[in-house]
Amino acid sequence: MMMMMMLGVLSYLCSSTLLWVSGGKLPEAEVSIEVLHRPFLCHRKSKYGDILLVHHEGYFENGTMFHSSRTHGDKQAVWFTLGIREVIKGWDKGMQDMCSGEKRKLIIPPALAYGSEGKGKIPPESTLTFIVEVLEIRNGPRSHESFQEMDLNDDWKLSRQEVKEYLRKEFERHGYPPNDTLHENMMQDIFSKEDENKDGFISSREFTYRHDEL
Ligand SMILES: [Ca+2]
Ligand SMILES: [Ca+2]
Repeated sequence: MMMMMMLGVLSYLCSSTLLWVSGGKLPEAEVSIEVLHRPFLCHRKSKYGDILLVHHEGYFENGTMFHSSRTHGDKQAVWFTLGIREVIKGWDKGMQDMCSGEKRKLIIPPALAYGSEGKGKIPPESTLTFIVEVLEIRNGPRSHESFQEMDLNDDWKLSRQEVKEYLRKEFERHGYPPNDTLHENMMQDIFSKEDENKDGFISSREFTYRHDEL
């Protein structure tokens, strides 16, 4: 009886578009994760802030493939930063603790994908299945090493220019052409989340501590 009530409340909360009520976060929809392949050797696991190189295939619920990074577009795996909402929430949640070479099947409910609006060829309220394979994991803009590398003038805080410069160098290092619009957007996104006191700099403290649990 108690369980039924709990489930009822939970399904109500999940279907609600309200994510925040009086400062408390409501339970969010979950990603179903199935590990299809995990390499024998795993030197590091992906964590919030890492940059991942990923091949992915996306399927609708009826099994139709809507995208494959191997056969569509420029047929290249994509780099993205884990955990900064550069991608759909389902990827941020479903691709933590992955090894380089690991393959997973993610089933992502619409709330963690393209929601009630859909996007492009994704219809509204679509549950999506992705087969993702991580090819490489690099330090993203969140690691301590990265902070020191980003802080060009050693004043223990990061300016917008320092963050952008770092993103540009990371892209270059991975053989990707600089993309000023993307760097600008990533930088804005990083600052909107990390510059807690809005002084235009990310202090080492602001950088190191996570405020926003995914
Ligand atoms: Ca600095
Ligand atoms: Ca600040």
